[in-house]
Amino acid sequence: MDDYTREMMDLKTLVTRTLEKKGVLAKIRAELRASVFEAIEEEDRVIEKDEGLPPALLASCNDRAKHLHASPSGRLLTALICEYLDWAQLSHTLKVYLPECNLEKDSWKAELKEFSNKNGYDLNRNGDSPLLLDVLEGFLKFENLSQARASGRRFTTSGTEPLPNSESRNMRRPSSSSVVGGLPPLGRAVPSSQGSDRRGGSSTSAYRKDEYNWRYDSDELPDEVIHASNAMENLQLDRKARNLTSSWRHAGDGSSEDDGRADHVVQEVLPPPLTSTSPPPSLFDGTTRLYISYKCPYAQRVWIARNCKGVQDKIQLVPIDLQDRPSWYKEKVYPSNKVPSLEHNNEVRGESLDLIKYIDTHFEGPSLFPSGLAKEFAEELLSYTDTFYKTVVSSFKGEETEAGTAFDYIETALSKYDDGPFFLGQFSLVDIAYAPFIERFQPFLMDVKNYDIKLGRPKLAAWIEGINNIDGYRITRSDPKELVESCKKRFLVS
Ligand SMILES: N[C@@H](CCC(=O)N[C@@H](CS)C(=O)NCC(=O)O)C(=O)O
Repeated sequence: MDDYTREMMDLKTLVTRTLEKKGVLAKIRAELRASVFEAIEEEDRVIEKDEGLPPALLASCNDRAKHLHASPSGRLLTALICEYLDWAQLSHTLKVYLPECNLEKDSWKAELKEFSNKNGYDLNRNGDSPLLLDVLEGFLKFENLSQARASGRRFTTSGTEPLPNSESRNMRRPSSSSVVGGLPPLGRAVPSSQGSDRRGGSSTSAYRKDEYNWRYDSDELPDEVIHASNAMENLQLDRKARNLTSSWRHAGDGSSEDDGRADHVVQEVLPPPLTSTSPPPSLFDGTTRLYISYKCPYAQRVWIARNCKGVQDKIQLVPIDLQDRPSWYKEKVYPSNKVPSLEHNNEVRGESLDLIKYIDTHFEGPSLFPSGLAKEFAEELLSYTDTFYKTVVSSFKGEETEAGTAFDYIETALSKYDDGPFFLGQFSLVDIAYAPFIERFQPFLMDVKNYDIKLGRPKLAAWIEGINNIDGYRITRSDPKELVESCKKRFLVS
């Protein structure tokens, strides 16, 4: 290298370092990137206009993102990101982000406006901070609040049998989020008139499928927390509804990028159901697997118990498509070919009521079954579940008053303890055993018989409200309209 070249190299290095130090280079790079994107975007539009060809850049958005952006929550997510980039004056990044996501320039503003109009949020704030920061801070505040609230609301483990297996040795107190299913449990306060069900009188936990799905009453949480909680919750619920996968859990192989800590906020992404063409998981490899169907109320019981124990990271969900079951399920997993079943310690067990007790005693987390005086009552209520189901179902083709006797039994049972809205006062396996069935019977009887099971049953009404505030249950709920339709098919077609 001659002197001239060396000098030029030194000069280049000096200029580069100085520009880098002053942050100028990063800006130039970002500007360059943005300009390149803009140029391609412009070219794309010309080609699209002149030749009717699909735009190369705009169509480049990958399937995962495209799928997510097709949902209301996905659009809200991208709008929040754009709002942040705009707020932080990262305009070059925004210019790259928008076309890559196949979004029109100001579409995110319209998205946020629509969201605020529909949900009554005031998003026209003074712009002190980006909305995304509010969401995050609200969520973190909520976590603190709910941790405080979660303590003391469960049966204590003292007095119960020591946990028999190795999991007990590794006892960790799960965070509130893992106790209740990984999400902040409440939505924003809804005025009772807004939250009421047209047909059913008062409903404090109204379901709205149309846009952002679910709302719950809360009179004890500050607005910002409720806003944030709603946003986070809706993202998860929407994902559940669409069976989307994300970076946390990969559909198919069940692997997880999460580090598995229970004290870590884990938003579980539900895997898609396995069908006749799906290969089996690597059975009996030491992984604990809960085989369920998202539609089965019996399986839902066990799914709720797993969530409420906070052991999502210990028990892997394996959903099965019951209409198109993989043959290996019967042959290699559970010969009765039903769900739920639990693969644990190289054995497979079934029967939902047995399984919720098994999970309660064999896994860490809050005890969900009493050991003292309430135990006998709890057992009585568990053994009534069958009669309850049969009585209500037999009323579908007859008089709704027949169902009334079963709900009256529930109303009386709910009157026994008054230190909470649940069967034993505190939330327990008994609530878990009934929840999936009442979730189905309530909208079905309303739709088909115009029969409101809550009318004249204040304890049942309070129980329904209470159970809807349990996250471990709430994230397992289905769209009531779909439940009504499947109940119609199951019970009314002769
Ligand atoms: N008694 C069982 C009932 C389970 C059950 O009936 N599951 C249904 C789905 S909701 C099933 O697997 N049906 C498939 C079949 O019967 O082939 C329990 O409590 O776990």
